[in-house]
Amino acid sequence: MKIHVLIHSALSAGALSSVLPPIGYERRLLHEVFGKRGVNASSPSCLTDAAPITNAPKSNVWAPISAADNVAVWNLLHDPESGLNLTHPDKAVLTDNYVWWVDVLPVNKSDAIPYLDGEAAMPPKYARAIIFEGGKAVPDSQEYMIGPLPVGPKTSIEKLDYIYNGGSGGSVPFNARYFDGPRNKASDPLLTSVMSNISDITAALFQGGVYFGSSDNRTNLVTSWGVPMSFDGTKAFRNVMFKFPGPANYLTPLDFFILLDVTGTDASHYTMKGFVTGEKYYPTVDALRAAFVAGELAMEYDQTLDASWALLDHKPELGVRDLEDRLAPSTLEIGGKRYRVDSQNQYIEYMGWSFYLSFSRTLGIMFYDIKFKGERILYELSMQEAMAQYGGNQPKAAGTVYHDTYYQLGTEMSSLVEGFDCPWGSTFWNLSHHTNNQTTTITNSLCIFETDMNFPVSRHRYGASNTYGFSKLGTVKGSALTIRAIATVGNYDYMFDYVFHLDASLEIAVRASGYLQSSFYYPNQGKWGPRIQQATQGSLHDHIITFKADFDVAGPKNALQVSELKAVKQSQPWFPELGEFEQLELDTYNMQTEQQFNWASNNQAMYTVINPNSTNKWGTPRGYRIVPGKSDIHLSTLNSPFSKRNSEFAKSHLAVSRQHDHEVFANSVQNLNLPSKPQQDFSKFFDGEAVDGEDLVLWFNLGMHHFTRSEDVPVTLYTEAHTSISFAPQNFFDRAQDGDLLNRRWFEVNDDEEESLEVETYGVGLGTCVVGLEGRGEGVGKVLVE
Ligand SMILES: *[C@@H]1O[C@H](CO)[C@@H](O)[C@H](O)[C@H]1NC(C)=O
Ligand SMILES: *[C@@H]1O[C@H](CO)[C@@H](O)[C@H](O)[C@H]1NC(C)=O
Ligand SMILES: *[C@@H]1O[C@H](CO)[C@@H](O)[C@H](O)[C@H]1NC(C)=O
Ligand SMILES: *[C@@H]1O[C@H](CO)[C@@H](O)[C@H](O)[C@H]1NC(C)=O
Ligand SMILES: *[C@@H]1O[C@H](CO)[C@@H](O)[C@H](O)[C@H]1NC(C)=O
Ligand SMILES: *[C@@H]1O[C@H](CO)[C@@H](O)[C@H](O)[C@H]1NC(C)=O
Ligand SMILES: *[C@@H]1O[C@H](CO)[C@@H](O)[C@H](O)[C@H]1NC(C)=O
Ligand SMILES: *[C@@H]1O[C@H](CO)[C@@H](O)[C@H](O)[C@H]1NC(C)=O
Ligand SMILES: [Cu+2]
Repeated sequence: MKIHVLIHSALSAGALSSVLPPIGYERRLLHEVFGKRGVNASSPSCLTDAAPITNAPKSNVWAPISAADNVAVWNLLHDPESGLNLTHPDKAVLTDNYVWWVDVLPVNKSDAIPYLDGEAAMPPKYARAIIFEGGKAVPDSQEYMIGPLPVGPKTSIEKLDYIYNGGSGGSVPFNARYFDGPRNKASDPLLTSVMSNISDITAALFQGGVYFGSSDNRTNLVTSWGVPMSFDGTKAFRNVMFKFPGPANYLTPLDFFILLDVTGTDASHYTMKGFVTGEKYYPTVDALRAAFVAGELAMEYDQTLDASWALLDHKPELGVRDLEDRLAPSTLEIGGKRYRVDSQNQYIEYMGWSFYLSFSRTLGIMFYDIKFKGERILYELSMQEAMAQYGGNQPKAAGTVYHDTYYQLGTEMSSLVEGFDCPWGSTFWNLSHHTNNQTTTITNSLCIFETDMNFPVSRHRYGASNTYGFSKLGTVKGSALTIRAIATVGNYDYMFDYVFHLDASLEIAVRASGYLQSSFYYPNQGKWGPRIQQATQGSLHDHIITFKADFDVAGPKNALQVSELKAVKQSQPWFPELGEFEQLELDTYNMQTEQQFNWASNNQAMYTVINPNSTNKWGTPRGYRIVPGKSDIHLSTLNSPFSKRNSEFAKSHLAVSRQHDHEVFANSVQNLNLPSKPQQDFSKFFDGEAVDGEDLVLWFNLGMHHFTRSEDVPVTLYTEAHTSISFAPQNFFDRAQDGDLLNRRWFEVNDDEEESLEVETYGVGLGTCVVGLEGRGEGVGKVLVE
């Protein structure tokens, strides 16, 4: 369907004369304009025009590796000369060596800065590859760095150990490594054997539900299993839960669990540890069968088999809302796009801001060299981990911790729907990742858009007059540029927003939608969440999303200034009658050493990254403040065996550490199965180094305590599952930065008898544009493999 709306301003820009009433005059104009519908092919489009082009000052040194580099790295790794003895992953079994994945290795900051700020050549690119080495005497997973790229005579393959602090570098024990297809396949025969032997029991308990193996055509249940699957890599377990299949299987779990020991590469040693159902543990088939025969296993509730209630299509049974069949309001870029892009270099400029993007298969989108009016504020801003931890009285919920980087969060960033996921007229970019020697491009998986904030950046009414109620009035239009991607990692759709504001503040927001990971409903388990469907309980959990912000405020050498608000007792001689009385005071100091810390109670402390040696015109150190936003929480469980030492990044609101090239990531992508012997222990970053006057990195957490509710059905709602933080200039400039914006109105009432009104529009009027969607908004992106 084509939609055309002509928006035409009767007034030429800047010509608003003195007689127009100020309030509502633009609204009336808009009304007239929208009233006239028609096509005007010579008007610019207010939606579909491409963003103006710019050229990044330098080639993007953080860019992901290209498809060609990936093929060359893949071929090099598989060259018998490399000595890695690799098998193709499609044919691999547990005792083979094979590649899990290849991605870019972030360039060292110490190499990037001389290139960015000086004349140094662009530092060479390196790839990182994780190789499962089941063929070794002591099987493990080993990470490698491969470079310099492109592959040539100087390219080498070395163990990538320096980015990990757990003591074993890039090596992860076999039992803790990612539970991939071959491991699943190796443990499935045992699962099949057990479930086949009790198919009469499961069929009786679960409406005919049986499991004879994932590829047997009698099987009508699907499996899911908890993580972590190991504590320290010496043993591996697989706690399997069963569900009815279908798109909503996360909401239709069954009350049946099988616990398997899947330690080692020899599947003939795998054993069954028991069953759990009805909150009871049965160590053997015989024990389970005895309970079944004794009638102790009856299910009080049947799980729903028709799960159409759980789909996100229209539900007419909910009724009709007046006027809801009309298209909802949408943002129009009436004056044309106001940001420039260099899509080749993944570089963006907007209203004084400039920055580069990168992308990794594990972390998703990352930001580098964020500048405002030419000055670097942040060297790097990147999500580090999206974790969740659950509670419940059964093996799955009680023991579930997710690290979504383990599940390749970046590769789960999928196509966005124009007009719904992102406004019509957004700029869409593609994100690519590599699988084996192929590169998958998911089109339209990142969007860039400027929107009306629907509130002014600033405004003030001064004085009064009989006609207008003011003698002077100024108001500045609010808008902001958002970079957005949505990662659907299994059940959840995490929406990441990076919002660049006109006043030089930067906001980061994460929202969660998608299916709850739910549990079978047990009437006595209210303390782990409410009943949300016939046989389903919404399982209580925490989401913690960890970010890294490498600030460089007026240079790399910074300090974290704490300004504590204190109510102090003091006296003032001109109030002798008050004696000692309480009033407000600031206690300001710099944090001396690296540490993890929490927001102050009642938010009575301000945290500002300052450059102590760089002052503004008023002599105050220039800084950027870390402004708390919505739901800035940390993990509730600090001593759970399932997140003991591999999730330290989630256990404080904030942290400050000294920048080091070897402290690249807060977590490692295979830390999930190592809670008691982590590959990466974030808490070790805080080893007492001084941070006052050093290049520092601020780590912060966003998240949600997910108090589940029936409104999480069919999916969690973005309005409420929302967390945010902002960075705002704090004495960084000499004054507010909105003074140079022309998108403002200034009114003055003349002091004459008629009280005539002067209106200043600074040349920015409504303009003319055509809303021509030309089939956009009807489709989504595609997945392309090359
Ligand atoms: C169409 O738009 C152009 C450019 O904005 C304008 O000059 C012209 O008058 C418009 N024509 C009609 C029929 O509205
Ligand atoms: C190479 O790996 C295979 C298993 O994939 C193994 O059988 C063989 O012994 C290995 N060769 C060497 C030289 O290690
Ligand atoms: C299943 O039953 C068969 C035949 O009775 C038996 O050989 C096998 O060990 C059983 N499997 C398990 C896992 O109990
Ligand atoms: C299931 O597979 C068997 C052979 O493996 C076949 O004989 C049978 O017809 C299949 N049943 C269905 C319902 O497809
Ligand atoms: C995304 O991929 C599609 C299909 O290959 C291509 O047409 C489009 O130009 C790409 N977009 C960008 C911004 O590169
Ligand atoms: C990728 O590997 C397959 C063999 O596994 C080969 O057939 C194909 O040509 C390779 N593709 C590239 C781009 O090298
Ligand atoms: C980055 O710096 C570390 C030292 O912290 C060094 O070991 C490593 O080789 C460097 N990486 C690259 C790609 O040069
Ligand atoms: C600030 O200046 C002093 C004196 O020149 C110097 O010793 C100190 O290292 C500087 N600190 C920073 C953070 O640049
Ligand atoms: Cu949740």
